Amino acid sequence: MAERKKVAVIMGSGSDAATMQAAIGQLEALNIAYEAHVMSAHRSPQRAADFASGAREQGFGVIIAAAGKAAHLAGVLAAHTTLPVVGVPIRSQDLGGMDALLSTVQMPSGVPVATVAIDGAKNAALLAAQILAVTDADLAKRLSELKLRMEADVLAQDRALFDSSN
Ligand code: RP5
Repeated sequence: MAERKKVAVIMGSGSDAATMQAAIGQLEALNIAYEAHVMSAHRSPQRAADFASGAREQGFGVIIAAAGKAAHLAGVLAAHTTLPVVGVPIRSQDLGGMDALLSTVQMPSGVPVATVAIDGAKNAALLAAQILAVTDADLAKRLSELKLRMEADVLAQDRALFDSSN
């Protein structure tokens, strides 16, 4: 059986941790092994480069990278690895996260970052899970069950709305 890969949840600052808790919670709910770290493209660039360079060897299968403002973390990590990198632009007070969104999504040709919505931590974890599930049938089953639960939730909301208006 193939070795189970870990997900790296990297954030540019401790101030991103509250937002990224949604990613960590989703990974835990899906029983996916992960490591969370703070490292910065600007304040600790060598550590970020070294981490990304060794991530595949360390057993990671996907890197989630969250940063705000001039958000170069996801791009820098992607420059140093062939693992898929999922970028999470973090909302800032000044520009509402548009700064981080554009910094994360507008990667030059050759170095992709799969960018989710501003503060889209939960979707980052789900995308990471779906990437790992390409070669992990058990995880794919858990993701299918999650989709069925989402559908059941919507049906229940529809029924409640219909019943309250009739
Ligand atoms: C980015 O700058 C971080 O990812 C964070 O979102 C933002 C602000 O960082 P702090 O000044 O709060 O450490 O690098």
